[in-house]
Amino acid sequence: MLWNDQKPVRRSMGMLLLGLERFKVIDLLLFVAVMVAKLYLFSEILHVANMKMTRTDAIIELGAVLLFSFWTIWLPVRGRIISLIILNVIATLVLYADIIYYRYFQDLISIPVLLQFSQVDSLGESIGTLLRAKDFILFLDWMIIVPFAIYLLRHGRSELRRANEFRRKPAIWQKTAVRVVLSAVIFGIGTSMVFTNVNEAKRTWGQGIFEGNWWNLSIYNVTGALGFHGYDIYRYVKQNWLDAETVTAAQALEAKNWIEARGEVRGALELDPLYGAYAGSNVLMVQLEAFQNFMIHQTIGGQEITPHLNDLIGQSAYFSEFYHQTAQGRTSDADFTANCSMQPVSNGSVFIQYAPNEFDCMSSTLKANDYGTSVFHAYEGGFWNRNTMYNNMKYDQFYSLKHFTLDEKIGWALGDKSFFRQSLDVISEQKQPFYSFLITLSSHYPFTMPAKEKSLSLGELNGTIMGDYLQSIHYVDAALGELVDRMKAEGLWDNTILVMYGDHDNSIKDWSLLETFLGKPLNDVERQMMLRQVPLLVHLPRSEHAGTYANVGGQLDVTPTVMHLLGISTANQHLIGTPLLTEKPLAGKKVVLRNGAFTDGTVYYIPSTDGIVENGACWNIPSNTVTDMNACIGAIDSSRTELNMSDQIVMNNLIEDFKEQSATEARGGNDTETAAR
Ligand code: GP9
Ligand code: MN
Repeated sequence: MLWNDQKPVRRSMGMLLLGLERFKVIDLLLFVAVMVAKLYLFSEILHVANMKMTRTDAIIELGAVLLFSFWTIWLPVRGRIISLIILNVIATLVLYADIIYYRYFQDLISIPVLLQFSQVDSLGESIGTLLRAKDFILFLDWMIIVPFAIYLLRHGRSELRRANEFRRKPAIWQKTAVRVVLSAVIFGIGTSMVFTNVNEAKRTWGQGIFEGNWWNLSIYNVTGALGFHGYDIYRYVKQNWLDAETVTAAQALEAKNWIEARGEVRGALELDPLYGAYAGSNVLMVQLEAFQNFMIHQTIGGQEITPHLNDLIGQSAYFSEFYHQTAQGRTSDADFTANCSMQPVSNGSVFIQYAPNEFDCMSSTLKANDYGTSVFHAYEGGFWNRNTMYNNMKYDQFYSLKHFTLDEKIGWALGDKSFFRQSLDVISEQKQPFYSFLITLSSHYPFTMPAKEKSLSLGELNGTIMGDYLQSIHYVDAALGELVDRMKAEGLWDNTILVMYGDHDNSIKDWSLLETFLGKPLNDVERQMMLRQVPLLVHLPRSEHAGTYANVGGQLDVTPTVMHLLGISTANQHLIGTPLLTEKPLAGKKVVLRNGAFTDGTVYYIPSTDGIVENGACWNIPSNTVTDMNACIGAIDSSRTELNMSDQIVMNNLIEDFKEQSATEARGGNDTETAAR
């Protein structure tokens, strides 16, 4: 008999394949078991703080593995097994890449990161320090399955043919019916395992995670590793293909003209005496977490809440009518608006969604002007997609949590006192001139401070969230006092422009607490202004130009203000803001907020949520009353234009196009000149 000629191993392989052909799910079940085990090992190796695989997580992972592989049921046995092995290899490599990436960036790999290869590339030098022997466990099964796949590829077909010879073949319709039903059942089980649990998380403890999108790890915490990568592909396709806004040539031209007109406004101010008055100075900028303007000069029970800042205000330009312009991207929006002078997007965060796009941010401009550029924030580097965005913003170095010693634990991570101390250790050694950007964290909601740092006596606010806020702001103020002392000790005080501003409001939704604190009720416009105003301080060398400036401004004006003082022209850059510190304030200046509100210092327009202009309210600030809509109507229109133009530019990466056009035009000009000669 034919079978007798075969080696026993071949014969049993043929039988095995036949068996698997008949009981399709066995190889799939084996694959599923191995993959779930790997996903469990992955979560153990990754070891993210406060994230352990729960029963629900395991069910989600199991469901995701079923969805990842159910379609292989459609294939004949050899193709199916080879496909399952390929799926295993792909998933294992992705998990391993995630582990390596996480060890360096505290984040998972996403498509935008892969596309921005220079970021992954920065792993290059340190790759040796990121490998661990224990990771080998993820590849153990490869020792069996890879040779098996090779064997199947080589001999599988002939083995099967031989084994099949004595078998009655099922009819095509029978085969198809089994495959359809089986794959549909597996698909159904997988879908329900993943989506019922993810939807439950979205409804309860994970609310807003997919809208906020602030950290890939928080998405992974809900969806599991396979689910995260599936979601990441969906997110990328949706944003770049399904929801991609297309911009016509006419729209692009309109946006170009509009942003160029903003440049002309700044260009005209280059005749101002302050333009370039501080050329070559270092720039140290501090973004203060949840630091609202009403804290300045405020007291409770006779105690000053911000004594150090109040003192510093006497030696600095303090902008008392300064607004944050953030939206859902919160801290990341403040960072973006202040450094890149464009409006944030209304949904999500530019840091997350448009990180690879082209912008004219302060860091890249100063780097091009021979400044050393660095950014400091003592939290996980992947949060708000900072690793990717800072790479694009051309910072030389991002000092994230892993670069700091956690010697003062407050709130989310490191206390601001230690954060400033350790950052200054680095900054004082930096080559000059430098641009160093520091982002504080201690005053983050819910403002939990250790008892020894709660030094205010709060009376009836004791134990309330507002009381906790005051304590944390008081602590940050003391930390800022230490920062100033240290700058003086390091000889940085008179050759550095020190800029400080609050990032956004404090998220306390209870107005009665604020009204108790202020001792008076607030009307609509007072509430809006209080919610939106953050302090801006610019301390100049030799404490020049100190005073309180009541001209309105917003975060979009920060970069133009600094560039103006340094004498670096932004006339040809793509920025919306204008310098705030000039000999005379810019006439007709208004600040546009992302929700469509605006103020010019005299009127404050509060838009209605239905978007209908007339349903909003136009307030007259000096008289503190609602006034005729005509006082706002023209500026409502131009505010909407500003938001639209900014969206067109940011969402369609138009700055890149504008720069290419200018470069082509410049080349065209040179060619013509050469031809003429
Ligand atoms: C964390 C910090 C907080 O890194 O930036 O961000 P927030 O919650 O304020 O947007
Ligand atoms: Mn913040």
